Amino acid sequence: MKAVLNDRETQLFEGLTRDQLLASHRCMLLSRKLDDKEIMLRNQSQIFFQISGAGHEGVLAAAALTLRSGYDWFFPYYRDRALCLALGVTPLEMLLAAVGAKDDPASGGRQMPSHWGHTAYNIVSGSSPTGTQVLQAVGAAEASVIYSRVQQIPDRASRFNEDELTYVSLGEGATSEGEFWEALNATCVRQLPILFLVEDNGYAISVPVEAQTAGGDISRLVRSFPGLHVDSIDGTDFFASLRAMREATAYVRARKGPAFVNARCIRPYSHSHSDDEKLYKTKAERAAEALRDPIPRFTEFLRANGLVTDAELAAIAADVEREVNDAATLALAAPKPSKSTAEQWLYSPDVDPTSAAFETPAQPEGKPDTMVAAINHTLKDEMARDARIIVFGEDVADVTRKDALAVVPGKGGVFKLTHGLQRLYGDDRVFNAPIAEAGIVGRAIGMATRKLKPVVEIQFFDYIWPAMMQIRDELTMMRYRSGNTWSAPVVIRVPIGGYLRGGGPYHSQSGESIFAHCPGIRIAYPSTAIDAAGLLRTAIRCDDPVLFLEHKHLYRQTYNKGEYPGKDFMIPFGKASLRREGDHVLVITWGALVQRSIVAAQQAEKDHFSVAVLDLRTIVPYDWDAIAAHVKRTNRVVIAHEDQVMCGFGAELAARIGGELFEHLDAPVKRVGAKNVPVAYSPELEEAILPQSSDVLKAIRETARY
Ligand SMILES: Cc1ncc(C[n+]2csc(CCOP(=O)(O)OP(=O)(O)O)c2C)c(N)n1
Repeated sequence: MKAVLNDRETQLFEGLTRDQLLASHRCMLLSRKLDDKEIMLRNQSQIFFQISGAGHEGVLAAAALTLRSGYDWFFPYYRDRALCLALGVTPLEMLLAAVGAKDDPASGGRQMPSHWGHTAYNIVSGSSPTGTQVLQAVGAAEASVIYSRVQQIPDRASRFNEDELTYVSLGEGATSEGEFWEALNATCVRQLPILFLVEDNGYAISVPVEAQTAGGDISRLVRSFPGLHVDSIDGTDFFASLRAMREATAYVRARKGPAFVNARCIRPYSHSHSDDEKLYKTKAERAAEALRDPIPRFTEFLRANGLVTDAELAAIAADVEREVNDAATLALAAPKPSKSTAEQWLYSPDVDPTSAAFETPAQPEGKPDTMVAAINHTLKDEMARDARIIVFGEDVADVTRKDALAVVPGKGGVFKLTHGLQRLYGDDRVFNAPIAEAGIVGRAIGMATRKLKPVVEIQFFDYIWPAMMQIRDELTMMRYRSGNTWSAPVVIRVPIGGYLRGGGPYHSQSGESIFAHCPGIRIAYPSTAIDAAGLLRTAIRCDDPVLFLEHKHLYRQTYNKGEYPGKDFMIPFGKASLRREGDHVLVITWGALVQRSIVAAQQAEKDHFSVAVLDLRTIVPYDWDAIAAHVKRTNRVVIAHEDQVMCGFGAELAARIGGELFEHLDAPVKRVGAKNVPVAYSPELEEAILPQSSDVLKAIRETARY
C-alpha cells in the first residue's frame, strides 16, 4: 500500500494522505471505544456519569484537520470527544475525568466527564449549562482582536496568532437559548473570528428538532446575519464535513468574518446513560439513523477505495482496544482527590486580596469629591497602568460613532462613571455592548480566560438577572471547576439600590445576599468615595471575580465625599471600617445604611446610648474578626441593611453571631431592612418600604433597653 496517493486520488480524497485518512479513522474509533468503555464502567458503578460523542465522530475528526491545537481557541461541548482526542487530550486523561481522579487535567475531579478543558491545547473549561460557552467564545475571539490592536499590551505578541480562530460547538437544542442569539448578534456586530459548529443530532434529549427550532433547521434561520458564512452539511459524511470545515475556517482565518456550520449527526447511544431513546424514537427511526453511522460509513469508504485491508482494520481496532484498556487500568488505579482539598481553588492561591499587600497608604490629592469622581479617576489610573483592562457595557463609551467624539462631550455611562475613558484609551478598550447582560458577563469571562482584565458594567442591578447563569454557573466556578487551570477574574461594576424617590421596583433593587450565596465571587459594597477608590483598585488588581456594588444614591452625596487617595491606594477585602465609636450597641451595616445608621446613632446619644457603627465595606469576605471583637465589647447588636430582612445578608450574620458569640450577647440580635415587597414608585411607599434612620434608631433603643 502506498503512503501518498496519486493525483487523481488526491483530488478524490480531498488532498489527504492515506496515513491521514487512517489516523482520522482511528480517532473516530478511539472516541467510540472510549464511550463504550465508559458505559461499561458506568454499568459497573466504577464511574458515575456518562455522556457519549457517538454519532458525532465524522464531523469532529474532519474539523480537527482544519483546526490547530494550542493555536486556535476551543469551547467544545460535551459531545466533542473525537475532536478533543485529535487536539491532544489522551484517553487516560479522559478516563481520569470519568473516575473523578485527582490528576484529571480538566477539573481535578470537580466536573463530570466530557466537560473538556486543557490549557496545553487552549481548550477552555466547559460546563453543563447548554449554550453558556458560546458567549465565552465570543469574548475569546474579541481577545484575538484586542491583542492584535492594542499595542500597549507588553506581551501581546505571545498571546495571539494573526490568523487564529475561536471554535465553539453546541447542540441544535442549545441554539434555542437566548445566549446563543446574544452571541451570534455580538459576533456579527463586531465581525469576530469565530467558527460556530452546531452538531445537530436531531434531538435535545427527547425533543426533536422541529419542536426546538422554527422550521427545523437552524442554518436557515441564521442566514440573514451580516457577514456570516453559513453552511449546512451531513455531519456523518467525513468528506462533506471536511470540505465545509475547510471553507469555513479559511473564511474566518482570512478575517472575512465569522462562520457557522450546521452538521447533521446521529445520536445512537441515547442522550446519556440515564436516558433511553426507545421511549420516544421508533424502531424504524433508529434503524434509519444506524445506516448513517459515520464510523461504518468511513470504514466502508476506506475499504471500497482499497485504502485499507480487513487485516489492517482489525489491527487498528485491536490497537485501539488495547489503548483504551490500558488507559482504563491506569485511571481506575489513579488517586482520588483527598477530602481535605474539597474547598481548594475557590479563589486564586497566589493573589490574596485580603492580605497586607493590598493595604497601601492614601496619598490624597485635590479637593474632596464624589464617589462618581473617585471611581472614574480610579478607572482612568488603572487603565493607564494596565493596558489589558477592557471596559464595556451598555452606554459606557463616550460615543460609538467616532466622528462625533471631536464635537460632543460624550456619554460615558448613564451615571457618568466611565466618562472620558474612551477618549483616553480608545475604542478597542472602551466600547458599548448590545443590551444583553448575559452577553456582557459571558464575553468578559471569555476575555479573562485569555488574560485580559475586563471591568464591565451592568447598567442597573435590577437588570443583572439575564447574566445570572453566567455569574452563578460560569464566572464563580471557572477556577474551582477547572482545578485551578482556568480562571475568570472579571470585575462587574453594578449601580445598586434605592432611596431615589421615584426609582420604582426596577431601579431600586438590592440583593447582595443572592450573590453572596454563590461561592467563588468577591463582593465589595463601598459607602464612601475613598473606599470606592481603594476597593475598586483591589478588585481590579486581585485575581478573583468581583461584584463591585455602587450605590446610586451614594454616588453624589456630600457626606461621603473624599479627596482622591492616589493611584496606588488599595483597601484589602474583608476589613471593616469603624465609622463611629460606641460602647452600648453595635450597628453592623454597609452601603446606604451606613449614613442612616450614623444619624440614628447620633440621635441615640440623646438617650445616653453610645452606639458604634461598623461598615463592612465588603460582603464576601466579611470581617468576622471585627464583628466578633465589637460584639464582645458591646454585647448588643443591630444589623442594618437596605435589602429585605427576609433572607437578607443580615440573616447570615445574625445566625453566625448567635451561633458563635451567644455567651457574649445581652440581647437578641436585631435586624433592620426593607419590607418584603418590591420598592414601590410613590415616594411615600418607598419611604415605608426601605429602612430609614428612624427604623435603625428604634432597633437601637429596643436592643439597648432589652
Ligand atoms: C441551561 C440548561 N438547560 C437544561 C439542561 C439539561 N440538558 C442537558 S443536555 C440537554 C439537551 C441538549 O440538547 P442539544 O443542545 O441538542 O445537544 P445534544 O445533547 O442533543 O447533543 C438538556 C435539556 C442544561 N444542561 N442546561
